[in-house]
Amino acid sequence: MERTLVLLKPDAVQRGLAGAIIARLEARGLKIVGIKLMQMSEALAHRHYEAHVGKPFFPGLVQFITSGPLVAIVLEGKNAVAVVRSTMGATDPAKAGPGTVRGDMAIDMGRNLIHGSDSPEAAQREIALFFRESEIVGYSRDTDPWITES
Ligand code: D4T
Repeated sequence: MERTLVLLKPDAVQRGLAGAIIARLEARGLKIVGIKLMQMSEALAHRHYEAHVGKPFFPGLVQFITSGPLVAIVLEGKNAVAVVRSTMGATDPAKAGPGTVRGDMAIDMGRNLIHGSDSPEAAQREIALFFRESEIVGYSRDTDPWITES
């Protein structure tokens, strides 16, 4: 089953929205297999956002993402990467559709509440940045067959 990394960014924690966002992801049928509160170091921020190093918004992005605690989550489920991305909505909350996390709860690109890996390859790389193997717990739920046919 596919896994993906989600970060509930410092704005989500400061605004008290972490629980509401997790509830949406769980309600979708995704399974939490790893979760922790942590504060990103500058070094980790550079590694996580290496694709954006040198872009004009990069310094502000690093300042924001390291500014306070965030919640890092590994989610598992069928098509977990794409399902999380569609639940998040567009990167710019002003363009995110209603019913998405960003479309319902955010207004500004630099305060867009949530990160989700954008491909299975990125998910593998990002999960390894944030979690040790021993911090991820695989398990089955009695409800799994009620969520996924096969
Ligand atoms: P993340 O990576 O945070 O999940 O967001 P996305 O996957 O949806 O978007 P991204 O990687 O293109 O951007 C990373 C992060 O940078 C902020 N950002 C982005 C910004 O402040 N200004 C910008 O112009 C862009 C493109 C928002 C998300």
